[in-house]
Amino acid sequence: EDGLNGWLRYARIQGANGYHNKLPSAIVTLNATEGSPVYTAGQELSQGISGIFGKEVEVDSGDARKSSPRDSTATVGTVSAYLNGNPDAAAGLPELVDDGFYLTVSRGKVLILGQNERGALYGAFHYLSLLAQGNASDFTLTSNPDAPIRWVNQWDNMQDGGTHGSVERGYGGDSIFFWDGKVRDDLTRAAQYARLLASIGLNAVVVNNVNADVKTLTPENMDGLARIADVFRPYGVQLGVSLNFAAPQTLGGLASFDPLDETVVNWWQGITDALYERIPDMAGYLVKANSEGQPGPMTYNRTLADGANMFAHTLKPHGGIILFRAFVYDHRTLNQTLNWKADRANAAGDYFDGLDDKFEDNVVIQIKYGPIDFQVREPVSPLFSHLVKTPTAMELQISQEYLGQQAHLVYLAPMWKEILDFDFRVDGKASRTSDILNGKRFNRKLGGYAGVVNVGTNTTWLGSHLAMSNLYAYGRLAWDPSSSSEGMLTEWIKMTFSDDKKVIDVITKMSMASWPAYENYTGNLGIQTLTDILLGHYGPNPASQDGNPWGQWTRADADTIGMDRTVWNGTGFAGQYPPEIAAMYETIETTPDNLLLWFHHVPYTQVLKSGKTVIQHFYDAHYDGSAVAQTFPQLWETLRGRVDDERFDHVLYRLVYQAGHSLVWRDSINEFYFNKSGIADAKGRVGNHPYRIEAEAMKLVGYEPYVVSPFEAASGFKAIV
Ligand code: BDP
Repeated sequence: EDGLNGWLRYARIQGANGYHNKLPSAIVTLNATEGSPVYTAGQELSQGISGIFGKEVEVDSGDARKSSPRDSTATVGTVSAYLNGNPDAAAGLPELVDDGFYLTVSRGKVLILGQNERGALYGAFHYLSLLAQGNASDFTLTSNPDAPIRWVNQWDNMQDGGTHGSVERGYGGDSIFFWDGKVRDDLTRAAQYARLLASIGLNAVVVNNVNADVKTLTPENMDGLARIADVFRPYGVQLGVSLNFAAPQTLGGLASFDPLDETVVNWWQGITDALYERIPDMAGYLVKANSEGQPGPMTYNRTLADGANMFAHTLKPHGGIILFRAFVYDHRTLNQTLNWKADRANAAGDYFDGLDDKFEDNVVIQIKYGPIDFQVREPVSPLFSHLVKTPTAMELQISQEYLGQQAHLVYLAPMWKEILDFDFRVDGKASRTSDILNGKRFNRKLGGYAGVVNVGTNTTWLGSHLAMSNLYAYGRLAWDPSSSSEGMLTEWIKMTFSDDKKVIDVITKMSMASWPAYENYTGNLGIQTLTDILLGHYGPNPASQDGNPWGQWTRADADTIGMDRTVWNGTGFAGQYPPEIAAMYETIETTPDNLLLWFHHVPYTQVLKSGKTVIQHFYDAHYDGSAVAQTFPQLWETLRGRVDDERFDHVLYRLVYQAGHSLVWRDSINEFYFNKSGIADAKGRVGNHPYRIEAEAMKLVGYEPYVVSPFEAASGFKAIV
């Protein structure tokens, strides 16, 4: 059990034999072409039923007329292929949208129909997921995706010169796509990845980093991309490519990369045509422009719309779309670090101001969930409420960059659900984020989700077995944002580990407690994850939040803390929301405690709605959060013998580490603010560790005491090396 199959293990369930007469005894696929998603569905059904129940079922590719109502046959195909053989059946079938499926099970007779090929495969995976959870009862289900864009972003680098194909902010090993500047010869893992993604309804992968390497577009690498698309295709997963805006100059040798220059436009048209010649079903492009040193249209005083539209035009004849990122903030903010009104949170709203009606209809703006950057708690980006004509997709991060990098268990579905359920109250009407993304609120066709996943060659994919619940939940939420956090977990646990009630209870308990715990020990009240900002985004370093070049975020001094983002006195960010929400964030009284320091600058002695002061809440929350993390290894220990040893040990190792690291977090943050504010912890804990034995106080053989920076990362400022 090395994790490679994720939740698609098809492990034998208890009492498997007892199910045999409720299962199909033949599988008919309505497409005989090897490599088509319907063909894959047949193979998957046969493999699944054999694994889960030990029943061998042959796959026959034929037509639907072969089955009669009494047959225990599983028929899988598209609606149109089915109606070819059964023209009278049309009336009984429901409305399906792209990728949707209809599934009906009656004893062993199973009908799985997709609106398209990939929908049929999704239906087969759905049926298998129920079987894997021991559910073979009769039922009928119609399932349509909530939104059409359900993409994955991989931040894979191509690096050459004999170096590894690393993944930016990836914690699961090297790239499964690239090695030594080229596409790998062996793409087995890419195919296995596509299988996992298809099983949760994800339909495209942008395979290279948003900080894009122009070498992706050499003819040899375009051939390589086509090979990746070939191994994705049987799973209905399309390929997308990240582009570097300056490529016409740096790769093409042109004098400029101005999006309004005809030679530049023609160069991109040539690239796009060359890609579609190799990959006719390519999904499209992803572009990060004018952000973090990346080139973009603003280099030539063109608008972001000019930049996005250039790609949109080249893609249009091929039916492709461009996801253009709103993560735009440049030196405008950078140069204003000393200006207390400077606020990176304002950047996206400012840059996209006035552009809503300027984009081509195959442009989708991809917006991170919060205005800063994947923090443990952020208000939902107000840009979702500004773009009314332009479709939007929400960027979530499955890879836990600021959230413990897979060394901490943090189940993210509860956080994502808060974001998706948020109501912007645009024009005073219900305007839930998820209804903006799926196009319903503003009557748009396109829209959806982009998840930064960053799997690698490690057999666990993400570097941790438990982190895979986040990938599972991402796919399920993109398909149906009303799915419940606990419900998704239960399914995932049953398929990944077992249906042992104790296993389900323990993993659910830990997972559901994990995001609040992480928020408590790393940065609460909306102060953001207090990680080291300029280095790895990992351990505690609250000082690096202040004075960082993108505007001080905590604005902490001896007496006060928090960023004033009000309109009346602060950076004005609160005013980017529609009036009802803007008014809520504008005053301390109506701002929820968990975002207080995001929106307001207050004394440490400010009293919260809970009755505690801000500083005492800090102290208590860090103790509470780390106390929760201390329970994880103990809880996991109760599963010894109920989970296979290989995964048991792998998980235990990380949970023990997390428990320890949560103490480092607790003490670092508490000591830092104690030192800054001089206000004692009412419970006498901070700065006082009577039972702790300092390493430097021991008899040292082969070790030397070492003064640590930042000081708060070790008690007494000292560690040993
Ligand atoms: C930040 C990451 C950086 C990415 C950037 C982005 O630290 O590696 O390139 O976001 O999303 O969170 O473009």
